[in-house]
Amino acid sequence: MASLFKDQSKLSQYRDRRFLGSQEDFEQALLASTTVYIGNMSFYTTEEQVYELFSRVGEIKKIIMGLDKNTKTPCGFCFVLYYSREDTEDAVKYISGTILDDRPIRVDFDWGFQEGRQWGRGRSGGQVRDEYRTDYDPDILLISIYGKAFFSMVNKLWYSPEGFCFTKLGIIRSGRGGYGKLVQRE
Ligand code: GTA
Repeated sequence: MASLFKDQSKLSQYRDRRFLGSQEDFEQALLASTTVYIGNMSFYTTEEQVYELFSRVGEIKKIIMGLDKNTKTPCGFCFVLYYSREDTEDAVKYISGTILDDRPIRVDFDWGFQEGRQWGRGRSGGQVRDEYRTDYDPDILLISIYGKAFFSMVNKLWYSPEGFCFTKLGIIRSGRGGYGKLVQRE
């Protein structure tokens, strides 16, 4: 749908399908909001790291980490709520594209946080776009079992070197040289 506003730098390319109002209502909410969405984050980035980076442009009211709705663990996005609109605009202007935990993060205007928006909406529990993502962080790509076999993770499924696919690994420690135990096989 065509935008009603000329200054596109204060808007977002993303349209939340769950926003109930018209396009005009959506754009008015984006222009007044003091909330930003941060995407393309590492699953290992903590709230403290987000605070450290985003407080550089202004005082933060609240941070809400995006969580996988099944595992309740961070899944690569969050919302930062500021007190002032100026600080919100500065976050989009100056922090978007910054490398955080080896990933270029994307900072986007958001229409405003509501309870429930912290959960990934994808079928697997995480973000929808992660179902299309291929650039997983290198340190979760490979798992070694007692230093012998390696397992790789693609779209939350684990593959053995022989091509067997597993949905879950039991007691695991991620990272090279870690160890693990298989508990379920598909
Ligand atoms: N402000 O860019 C954003 C943004 N994103 C991507 C998610 N949120 C955002 N907010 C702002 N800007 O509260 C918010 C959502 C929600 C929370 C989690 O983060 O409002 P989600 O990412 O799990 O779910 O949201 P969402 O928003 O439905 O997913 P997405 O990625 O926009 O996907 C929408 C549609 O596009 C889906 O039908 C999907 O099938 C399709 N799609 C997405 N990526 C691809 C792709 N690479 N290829 C083909 N189709 C794709």
